[in-house]
Amino acid sequence: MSDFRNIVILTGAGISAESGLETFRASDGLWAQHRIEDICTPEALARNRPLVLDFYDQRRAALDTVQPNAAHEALARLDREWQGGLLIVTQNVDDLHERAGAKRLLHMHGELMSSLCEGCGGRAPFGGAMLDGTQCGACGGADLLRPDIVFFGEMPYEMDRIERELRRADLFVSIGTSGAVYPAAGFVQSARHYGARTIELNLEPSGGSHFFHESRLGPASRLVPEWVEEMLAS
Ligand code: BV8
Ligand code: ZN
Repeated sequence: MSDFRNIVILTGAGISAESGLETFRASDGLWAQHRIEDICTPEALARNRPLVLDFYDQRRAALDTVQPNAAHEALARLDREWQGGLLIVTQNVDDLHERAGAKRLLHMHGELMSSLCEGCGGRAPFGGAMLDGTQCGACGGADLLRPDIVFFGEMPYEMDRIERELRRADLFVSIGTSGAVYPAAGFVQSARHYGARTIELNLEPSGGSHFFHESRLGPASRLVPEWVEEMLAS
């Protein structure tokens, strides 16, 4: 553990599960009620805007009812105390990493608490509901705001920065993700190709478990604090 300098951490819905937010692929998960292609695509937004806006309004409102858990807190502590390079790349659109205090963080699939204007492309912090009508603060356009969420078929955010960080990482840790969606699911292979050690912390084996040097199974609220202790003690 002692010779690591630069760490990249990828998180998925599993790190927020113990906070009470549903994951995507659990049997009672988010997609149990809706098919992905009916909600999380530009076509769905064009075809059935109210359904998509309401789906994200409900998930945005739910954020008020949940708190970061021990896993989010542990990553925020690592962010504060780790002297080397560190970047948390989250696939999650919730704000639990921020609320736990993480700073070196990016949301590659967007954020519930942000809006994207289809008129001027402006992104801005957003609370409340979109279904009731919106106005863009930048261009003044009415009802042009959509959820600032990366839909299927859309380019994730900050891919250049992620690629740069994967190149210089000597440790890649994947937490709470099924490894079902690309390009995020391919990061472990890139990291390994660039010579990083790769560890998976997950409740069950994921789609990419065989790419990891080490895979620890269990709840994130136990595994992540344990792993952070190890890193800071090394
Ligand atoms: C892109 C935001 C290209 C929305 C998300 C055909 C048509 C179109 C596209 C494709 C296609 N075939 C392939 C693709 C590419 C596609 C893709 O990968 N599809 C899959 C289904 C095959 N990807 C894309 O479209 C991406 N964009 O490719 O662009 C491009 C190129 C050039 C130019 C332009 C475009 C964009 C994908 C982003 C989609 N948006 N989210 C929202 O949040 O509502 S995806 C969403 O699912 C998440 O963000 C995440 O990325 C993904 C996977 O979810 P997970 O986080 O892993 O959650 P999941 O429930 O799956 O798993 C939870 C895990 O946690 C489990 O393993 C479980 O065991 C574990 N767990 C549970 N509890 C705990 C736990 N672990 C620890 N502790 C616990 N307590
Ligand atoms: Zn605008």
